Amino acid sequence: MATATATVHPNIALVKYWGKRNGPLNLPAVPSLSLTLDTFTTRTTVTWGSEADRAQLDGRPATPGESKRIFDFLDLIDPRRPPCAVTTANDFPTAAGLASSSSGFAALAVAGAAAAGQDLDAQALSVLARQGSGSASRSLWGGFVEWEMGTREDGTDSVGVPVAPKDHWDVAMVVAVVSDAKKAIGSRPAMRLSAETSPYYGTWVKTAAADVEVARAAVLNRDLEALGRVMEQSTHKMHATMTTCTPPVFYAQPGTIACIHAVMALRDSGTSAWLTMDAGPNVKVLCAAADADAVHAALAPHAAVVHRLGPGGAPVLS
Ligand code: 2P0
Repeated sequence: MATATATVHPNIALVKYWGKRNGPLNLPAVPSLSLTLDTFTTRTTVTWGSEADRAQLDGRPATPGESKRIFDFLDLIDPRRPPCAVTTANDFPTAAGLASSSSGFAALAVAGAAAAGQDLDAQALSVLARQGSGSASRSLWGGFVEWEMGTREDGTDSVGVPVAPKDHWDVAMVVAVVSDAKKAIGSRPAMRLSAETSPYYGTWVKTAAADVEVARAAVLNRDLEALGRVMEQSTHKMHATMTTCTPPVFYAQPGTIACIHAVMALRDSGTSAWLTMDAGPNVKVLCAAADADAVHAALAPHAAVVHRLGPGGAPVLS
């Protein structure tokens, strides 16, 4: 019996992953590029060898659906594994568009492989984590990370690649939590609906690689305006494929719209602040660290909570 604990930060996509070319292997239809956050963590302990498969999430027993996802994932590490015990907890709201599945499956990959006695490098862990949740492939590194979509059918080249470390650029990500209620539709069915019913999905897929190219160059050049522009366009294009689904998928709440206008007003008054949104109502704003207090103040009237975050580091195993 061996036990390992991983502490992993979530990442926020600056250029979004939305849509799959292969469902079971979680192979994306588009490449994406993210920023790993500091402060927020998922902490996961895996014990390899237990009397039965048993999982605790945020201090409560996992539901049957959650257990299936967790233990099917551990089967990928070793199909002949013993029963295992898993304890996992997030110190931030789960299922509210704050990327909990990115840190969740990356933490399960890191802790699970270590508990199983497998010495996998970050790229192998990324390929593994991706099969749990696509965005998890990007949480194996700190700072800015690209997820290359790859071309192989077995997915071995659909993997995260570090672009720049966390201390490359002194930026902040200010997160306005408009609502921490569980979302009405998960990102997985929403992605599928976009691919199947949105007339804009084809354009979304066609234009994504160019967006990643622009974003990567902007990160390397520390060009906030270039990165912000392509980041906002990626968000708005992704949400356009959702709102044009049949039936429509609409995550924005009144507070979301108020935050969007607050960010545009900040820009009109000369602050370089740029927004992104995931499959939920919360608004995340990228800015220079020096402007984070001003951005925080502009968002606070419209949000339940505002978090000021920065670039975070790689997973830590203990
Ligand atoms: C992203 N999202 O790039 C995008 C943007 C949400 C919006 O990745 O089906 O939980 O497990 O691969 O990673 C959220 O979806 O989806 C997500 P699966 P995941 O961060």
